[in-house]
Amino acid sequence: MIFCILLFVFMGSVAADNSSLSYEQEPERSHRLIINQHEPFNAETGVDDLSKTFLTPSEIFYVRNHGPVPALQEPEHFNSTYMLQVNGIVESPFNISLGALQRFPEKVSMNATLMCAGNRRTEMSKIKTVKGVPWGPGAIGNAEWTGVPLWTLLSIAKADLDNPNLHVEFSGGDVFEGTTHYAQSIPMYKAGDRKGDVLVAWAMNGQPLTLDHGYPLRVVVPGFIGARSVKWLNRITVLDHESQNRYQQKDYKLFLPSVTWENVDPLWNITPALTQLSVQSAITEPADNSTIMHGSPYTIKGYAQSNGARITRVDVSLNNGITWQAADIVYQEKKGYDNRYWSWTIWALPVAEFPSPCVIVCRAWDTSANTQPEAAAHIWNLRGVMNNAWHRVHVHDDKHA
Ligand SMILES: Nc1nc2c(c(=O)[nH]1)N[C@H]1C(S)=C(S)[C@@H](COP(=O)(O)O)O[C@H]1N2
Ligand SMILES: [Mo]
Repeated sequence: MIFCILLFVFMGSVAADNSSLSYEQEPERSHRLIINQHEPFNAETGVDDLSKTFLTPSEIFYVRNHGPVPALQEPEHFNSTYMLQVNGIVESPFNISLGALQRFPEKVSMNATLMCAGNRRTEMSKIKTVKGVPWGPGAIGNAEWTGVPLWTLLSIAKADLDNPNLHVEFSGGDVFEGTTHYAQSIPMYKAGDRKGDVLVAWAMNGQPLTLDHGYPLRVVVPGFIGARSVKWLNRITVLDHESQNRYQQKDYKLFLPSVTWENVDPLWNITPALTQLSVQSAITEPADNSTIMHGSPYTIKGYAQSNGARITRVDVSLNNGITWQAADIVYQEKKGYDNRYWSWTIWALPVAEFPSPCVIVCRAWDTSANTQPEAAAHIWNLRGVMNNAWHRVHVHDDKHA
């Protein structure tokens, strides 16, 4: 395995030893995770767990893997043998060990929400089947991340942080489907921005990253779709074009509802890659199809999130969108500047007499008055990405209470 890591470092190669990658070696996982796919492993947080804490415990944080988790063993001197490369269009490319990175004085911790672009995909599939891991509303979580700001590494490599034509590519150590590895890029406007807060992180909620969340090193790109936050990071490359990895070019793009697998091919090239998140919110309590006794008191809870913009209001309807009331903002946190609300907003609405049976709906707004579309049908797309339609939950009356 050490040999395999050295191969990455010295040859910049993606031709890893596939025999070291197998599903059998995958890590222990919490039984509370809802498994959406076994191989590769994809699992989400249950709604009952989602809004309980502002920071999502790592063991129940959603896991989104495109392939097997790399079987990184922990050799004795892992901290000095695990290497991160920083190269590409830079004056001073360098390699740095995990240990050396962790001793950087620039080390910071920051809270940020990650959300998969496929969050709430199953609601789209109810309209017409979409292709992808069937996510409910739990492909989202908020954690404290510790690492070194990406822009400091790019500065040390003497990259041109102000060149708007550059992209920064992150390569992951997971190799699958024969020869493909996972890589993503983000534009320099985000990567090189001190206040963009892109982090090269080794810890989550105060502990080393777990294998599922990218041990030993990952990127956290706050405000962007989760796909860009590359796990098992081993290389950062400055390019004058986007990453050509298939997960950058042939995935995570948004098409019209009329686009099908028959006519999508010519569109991949001309359609821009998704970058920042849109406005999202969902009800976490009660769960869909719950039973609440008519007339009883109940507090509705949920989350809301934008691309860094502040969530200004969350509206809740108890009658399927006819009338609305504003929920209480229970917890909200900004990171110094108004455009850096990287963590989700937790909200609640106490209801004195619950009007079940009913359909409850939520929708959030940010400071630009960006909000959510009424129905998933209008934004349906063949990959089922970016579903941020009003979130609806059906509540039944408990006739036997
Ligand atoms: N190397 C690598 N990085 C990756 C992925 C992957 O499959 N391989 N999945 C991405 C996607 S689509 C998402 S949403 C996030 C999920 O991070 P998590 O599993 O820690 O929640 O990781 C991203 N980083
Ligand atoms: Mo994702």
